[in-house]
Amino acid sequence: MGTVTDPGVTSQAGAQPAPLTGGQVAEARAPEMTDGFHLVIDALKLNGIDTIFGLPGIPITDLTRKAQAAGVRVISFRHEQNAGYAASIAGFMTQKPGICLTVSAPGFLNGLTALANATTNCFPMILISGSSEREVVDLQQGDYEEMDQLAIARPLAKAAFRVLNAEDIGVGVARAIRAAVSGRPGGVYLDLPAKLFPQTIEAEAGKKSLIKVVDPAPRQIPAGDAVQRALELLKSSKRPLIVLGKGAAYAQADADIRAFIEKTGIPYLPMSMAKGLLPDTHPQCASAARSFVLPEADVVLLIGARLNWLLSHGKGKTWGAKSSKDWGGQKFIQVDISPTEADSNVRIDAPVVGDIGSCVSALLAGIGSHRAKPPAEWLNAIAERKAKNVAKMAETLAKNPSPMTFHSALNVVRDIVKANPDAILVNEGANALDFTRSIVDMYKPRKRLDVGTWGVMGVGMGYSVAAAVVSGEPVIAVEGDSAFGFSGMEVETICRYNLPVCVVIMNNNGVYRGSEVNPAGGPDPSPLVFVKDARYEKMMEAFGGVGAHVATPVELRKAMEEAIRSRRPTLINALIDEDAGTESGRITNLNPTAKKK
Ligand code: ADP
Ligand code: TPW
Ligand code: MG
Repeated sequence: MGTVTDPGVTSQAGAQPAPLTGGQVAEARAPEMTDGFHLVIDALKLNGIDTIFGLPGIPITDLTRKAQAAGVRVISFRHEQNAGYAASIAGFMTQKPGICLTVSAPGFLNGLTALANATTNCFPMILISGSSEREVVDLQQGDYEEMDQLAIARPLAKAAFRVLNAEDIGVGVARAIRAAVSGRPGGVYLDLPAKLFPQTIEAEAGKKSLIKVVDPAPRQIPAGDAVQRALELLKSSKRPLIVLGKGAAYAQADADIRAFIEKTGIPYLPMSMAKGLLPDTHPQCASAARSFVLPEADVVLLIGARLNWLLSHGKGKTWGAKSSKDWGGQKFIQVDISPTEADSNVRIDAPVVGDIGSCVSALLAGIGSHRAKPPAEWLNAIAERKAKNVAKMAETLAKNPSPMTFHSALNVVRDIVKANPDAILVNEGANALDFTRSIVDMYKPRKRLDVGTWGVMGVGMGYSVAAAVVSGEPVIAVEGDSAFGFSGMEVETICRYNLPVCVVIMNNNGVYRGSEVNPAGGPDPSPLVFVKDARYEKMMEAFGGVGAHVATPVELRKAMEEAIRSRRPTLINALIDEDAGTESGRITNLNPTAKKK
């Protein structure tokens, strides 16, 4: 058997043949070989994938080692779920599938939540898991970490594949990449059984078996009549509104989106991860008048935003209807890459199916240069609402109560983000999420990463690690104390890779509020509260990072400024009034409570 080497570095081209000794003749005849490990790495590298987020163990330990040796950045986590969230948000930020690598059964399952979350959020990601022996798994003979992973992943992934033979690795990786990024992006599962990795094939054949995917996310040009229909509807509108979703942020069509909004003069509302696509301070931004524009608008153009729960399903009181099931009377234009998204909740009068870049550029071309602005009456009404709400908010933010409230603390975060518009803001929690979203303005696209479509807790540190690794920019993670707990151990990862992450914990001693008590009066605390005055900052100090314990806005500002300046891993434990929050934050209405007292 020949030596196993990276087929990428075995080229003999240009070398001068020297006379061979007897032993060298035998060696020269044996073909160069490669194996499953190298083929997986070569296939990923060939497709421009330069980073893997994962956690080693049987059977992928050597894969992590060899990937690092081959120049791939391997970011090793303390729990697979966080590696998975990191991969998914890297996918969102870069339009390349984020790779999460896990061991079999339990490691796979730990990564699976993140894969399902990626699919739900339309983030491109590939979960690559090692798996146990097919023969043993399928006969349920009790293999080490036995599990039929492919079957389990399939309903939660956009696509799921297994590769059994080394010569199929190229195809498997190519299919996974295409499935993740083409059309509506999503999470893809790639099952690699342990036996695949040491399989050897001739290096030359291996090299030929790899596929460099051409045009992985082909543009989808919208139909001309669909664009025309949308523009006519928009033209007929007296009170138009544009809603930007995270699909619009993902699409990286920033300049055209801005041009379209500015040329039409239509007010717009960014969904949380679309904040900053245009600066939140833009005169056409209607965020501060959200509860006015949604019910009042007559035609709504959705760009990369679904009419799911986050938009009250496009109906009900939010949209000006009398009751929760009723239609508010709006006509909708929906720009989306998924042809089945339209009509999912209410009628879409003008679906425009295609990729957002192509759709917005077609819309832009269609309006030409002489587009009338929306009626002044509409714009003035919005401006009036905005001014009133902004003034009210400014008053609240200027207060300096003791203990600190979400508002007085977030007023500081707001200033720091304004002064550092390239920094990435990661955000999770309930009150810690909702207040941050409404108080902290974003200035650039794809700088706000949060709990997304599921409102999932636990994305914080995984997103922070990926954001820092992918962008090199400082990361500010505003975390509820409960939210932080889901991924808190990754502060070690942040320290290990020396990432410029500043975690700010909005510490109100619990879920929603720290003041809850056990209704039965027993010694156990309420299910909603934690150890009082927990010193989270010591977790960061334990691994060599900087910890700060702050009780006032002045202290918070100083600690945040220092974190941004030094780029050192920092955790700021910000003490927030236990009673400042509300149950479930802004979504109290979704929370069923017991009728019987
Ligand atoms: P938000 O939560 O911000 O409202 P959603 O996740 O509900 O956003 O919606 C995102 C939408 O964007 C999805 O329906 C998805 O199909 C769509 N989408 C994602 N990427 C693109 C793209 N490149 N072109 C067109 N539509 C896209
Ligand atoms: C995976 C339910 C929503 S918000 C939240 C939980 C547990 C924590 C709120 O407390 P926190 O914020 O973070 O301290 P604050 O400022 O209001 O005190 N498990 C998962 N996801 C969700 N969404 C939950 C539980 C939840
Ligand atoms: Mg809390």
